[in-house]
Amino acid sequence: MRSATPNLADVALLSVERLPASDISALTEASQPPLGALVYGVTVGTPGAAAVHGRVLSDAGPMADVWRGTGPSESGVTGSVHWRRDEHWLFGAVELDEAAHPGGLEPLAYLAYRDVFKALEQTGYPHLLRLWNHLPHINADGGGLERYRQFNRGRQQAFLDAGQTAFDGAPAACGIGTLHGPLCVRFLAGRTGSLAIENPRQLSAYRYPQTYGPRAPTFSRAALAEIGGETLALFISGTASIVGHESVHPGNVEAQTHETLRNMRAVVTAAHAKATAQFDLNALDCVVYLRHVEDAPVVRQVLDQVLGPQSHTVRHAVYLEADICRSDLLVEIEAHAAAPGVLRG
Ligand code: 3EB
Repeated sequence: MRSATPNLADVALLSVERLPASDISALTEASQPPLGALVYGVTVGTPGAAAVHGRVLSDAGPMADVWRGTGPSESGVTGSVHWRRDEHWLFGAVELDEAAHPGGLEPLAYLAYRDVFKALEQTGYPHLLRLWNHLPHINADGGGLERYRQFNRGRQQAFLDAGQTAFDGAPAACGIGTLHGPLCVRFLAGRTGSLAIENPRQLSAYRYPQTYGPRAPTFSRAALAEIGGETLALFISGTASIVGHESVHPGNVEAQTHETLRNMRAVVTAAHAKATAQFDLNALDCVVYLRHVEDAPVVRQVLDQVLGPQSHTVRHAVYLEADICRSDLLVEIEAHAAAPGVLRG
């Protein structure tokens, strides 16, 4: 958000800056490290940063989103969760290696989320704003059930057991497949809640029928959060070529990208109904996940065409090789932004 709105970062209590990953180690070793960082495309050794395993397709190489609060911060551990917090926010990360936890992704997801909720309760930041889920081999068979569907079972059960909102009001999230690495759940939580936003073009994911798995995914299409200084943050969940509950344009990455952008536009419009802020599809920090590396030129072309080659969104987009949670989806885009404004009503 700092890169999008440099004048706001000084007054808001939360900011995020997108940097080359090579600039990260100096920050994380500083006396006042950021609350957390997500590094896209680095698979080894960035101390203090959470790696999103995958090949980066942008010319700029591996990039990082660095999340900062204000004032002093401290770090700690709750169960499997490593976290850092300031007065207002808690950024946490869980990484669970399947070799050390046999039994599949359902119990692993349950364990990860049980510990996330334990960390929230023990530290006093009860409200999840945004989650990043990265699952190795998301579309592989987990012994009769696709691994993503196993993950959804464990995740929803952990939400229910913790008394957390698993349906209307669930946090914003992404659910992405990595080619290797542990199960990674990263999150941003706060002292105050966010406002969930749904997309009128899509059935809410937590209402998907059982044809997509015995338990629905647990996320909202977006979340709006007041972050101080009369500034709102918009977290847009992973967005794909889904209309209603169905994947559309199978095998056509160009049409899927157009559909994804239509869905993102609808989410931004839905957010405007709930806030005085004006967000702009052309001024987002986004991550574009591509199933096939060779689709990158087509997807870039669609973004250029729809958003303009000089738009902030296009110039700062990070492209990453990854699997998408449904095997017929080829592309997924997530994003965040900040803008001046307050929630309505
Ligand atoms: C979808 O709309 C695409 O499981 O947390 C997007 C965002 C998707 C989050 C998740 C999954 C998740 O269903 C997939």
